[in-house]
Amino acid sequence: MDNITIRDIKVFVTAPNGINLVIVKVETSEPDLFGYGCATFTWRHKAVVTAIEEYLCPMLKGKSVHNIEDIWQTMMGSSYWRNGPVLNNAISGVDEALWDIKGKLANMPLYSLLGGKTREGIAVYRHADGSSFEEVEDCIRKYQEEGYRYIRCHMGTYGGNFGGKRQQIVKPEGAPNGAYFHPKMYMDSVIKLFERVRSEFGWEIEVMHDVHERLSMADTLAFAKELEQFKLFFLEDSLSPEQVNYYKYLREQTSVPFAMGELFTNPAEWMTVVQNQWIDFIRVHLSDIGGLTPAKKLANFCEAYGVRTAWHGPNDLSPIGMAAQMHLDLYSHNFGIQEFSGFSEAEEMVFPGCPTVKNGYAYVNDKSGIGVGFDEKEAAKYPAIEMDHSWLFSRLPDGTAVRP
Ligand code: GCO
Ligand code: MG
Repeated sequence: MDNITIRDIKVFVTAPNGINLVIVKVETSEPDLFGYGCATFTWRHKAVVTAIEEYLCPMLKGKSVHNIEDIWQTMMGSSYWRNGPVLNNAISGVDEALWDIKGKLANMPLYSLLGGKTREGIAVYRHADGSSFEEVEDCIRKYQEEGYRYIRCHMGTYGGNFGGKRQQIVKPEGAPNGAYFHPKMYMDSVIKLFERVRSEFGWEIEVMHDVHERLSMADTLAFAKELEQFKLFFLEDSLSPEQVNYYKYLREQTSVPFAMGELFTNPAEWMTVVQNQWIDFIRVHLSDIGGLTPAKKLANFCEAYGVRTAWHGPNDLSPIGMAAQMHLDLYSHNFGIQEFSGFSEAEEMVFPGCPTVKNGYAYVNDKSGIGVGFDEKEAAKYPAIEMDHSWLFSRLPDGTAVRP
C-alpha cells in the first residue's frame, strides 16, 4: 500500500449559524489529498481545539493515513483517562477526516465503503415549537407542507413554558438566576399539547418529544404512561445517563418507545440499556463518542438487539458531521430516523455539498468520501462567538440546579 502520511492537522471554529462548529482538516503527504471531520462540542469548543493542536497533531504527524482503526485506538488510549466529550470530539475530527480521505482514495462515497445502501433516502424529523398551542400547530403545518412526516413537538423548548405561565413559579427569597421550570406544569402542558396535535393532525404524522432528562424517575414513569394514548414514535431522554438503570422499570410498565443517547460518551453507558433492550432508539452525538469508527460499531452492536439508530442531529453539529452520519444511515439496516435541523444559506456557502432534503427524505451526494467541502475563506467570515449558556442553568422552583 502506498505510503501516504499525515502531514498536518488543522482545526477551525466557525459559526455561520450563530453556533460554534469545530472542523478538523487532515492534510497528507499528497498535496491535493486531505479530509475533513466534525469535532463539534459547542459548549467547550476551545478545549477541543487545544486537545487537537497540543496533543493529537504532534502525535499523528507522519503516520500512515490508511490505518484508521489503529490511529483511533491510539488516540483514545494515549490520554490514559478517556471517554470524555472533549477528547472524544477531538478524536472524532481526526477520525472522520481519515474516513473522508479513505473514501477519496477508494474513489467511493462513504456509504459505499461501509457496505452500500439499504435505502435510497434518509427519513428525517424536524423540531416543531412555539409559545402557544396555535404556534406549535402552525409550525407542524409548515413542516407537513414541506413534506416532513416525523415531527418532534414542544411548547417552549426543554422544560416547556407551560403556555406562558413560567412567571407563576414561586421561588424562595434570594433564589439564584436560572432557567426555572416546574415539572408538573411542564408535564401537564405537554399532555395538553399532544391532545391538540392528535386531534388536529390525526395519525398521519409520527410525533416525538424530548424530556431532556428534566424529570424525576417517578414523574417520568407517570408522564410516559399518560403519553401512551398518543402513540409517540419515541420519548427521548426520559432519564439522565446516571439513572439509566431505571429504564428497566419504565420498560416493564409502559409501552412508550424510548430513545436515549445524545449525552452518552462512554460505551459503559449504552451497553446495559441496549443489551437489555430497555430502549428502542440509540441517539448518540457521533463526535461525542469519538466519530464514525465507534459509531459504525455501535450501530452494528444495536442491530443484534433490535435497537434502531436515531443519531443526534441538532444545529450544534456541522454539515460535515451530519453528512458523515447520513452515510451511516444509508448503510445501517437498523436505521430508525435521522434528526435534522436544516442548513442556513451561510452554512451551505461554508460547507459546499451539504446533504439535501426532499419530501421528508435526506440525500447525500455521490462524491467520494463524506462529500462535503469546507470553504476556509467563507468560514473566516463567521468567527467563533460567545454562546448564550443561560438555558443550561436549569433550576427547579426552589432553585435546585438540575441537568439541562
Ligand atoms: C436534541 C438535543 C439538543 C441538545 C443540544 C445541546 O434532541 O436535539 O436535545 O437540542 O439540547 O444539542 O447543545
Ligand atoms: Mg435531545
